[in-house]
Amino acid sequence: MKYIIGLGTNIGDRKKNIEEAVGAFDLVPKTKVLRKSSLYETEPVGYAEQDSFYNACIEIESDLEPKEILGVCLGIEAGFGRVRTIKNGPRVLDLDLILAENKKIDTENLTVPHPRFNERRFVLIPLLELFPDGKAYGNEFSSFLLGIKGQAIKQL
Ligand code: PH2
Ligand code: MG
Ligand code: MG
Repeated sequence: MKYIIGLGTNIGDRKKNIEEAVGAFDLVPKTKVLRKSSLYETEPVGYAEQDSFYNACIEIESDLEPKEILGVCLGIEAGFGRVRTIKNGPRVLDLDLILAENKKIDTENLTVPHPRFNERRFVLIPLLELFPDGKAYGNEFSSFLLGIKGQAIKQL
């Protein structure tokens, strides 16, 4: 199955964090990175008093199940020394499972599509780079951009 993963960081060497995290996905068994978006520098959303983020999206292909991919994301985050403090606050690495093809999942630990991806320019713009027609696995997403105000984003 193909997956879209959103990557974000605003602590330390942000470019290096994203690049190393992408490299980490390539080391996961039965998993390969198919495509990656550019890096984007983005205004913090949800909690303003913090440094700007670098964000990107990747498409991976894996034989692993969605809940296993979630485990992989949490494992890679932990490997970067992520500590969870303030909600939406600063983080060395955040890996969010955004889409699992057109599968819908709603369990206690995992909701796919990611419940807030359609409100976030820092996810939708990199996604649009991967799917220039604004449809990912048949799901139209680009119209959500019309409803978003603010959230400055700059392609690097
Ligand atoms: N992640 C959040 C909250 N706010 N803002 C930006 N710009 N980029 C993020 O990755 C981000 C955020 C929660 O995960
Ligand atoms: Mg997140
Ligand atoms: Mg997360």
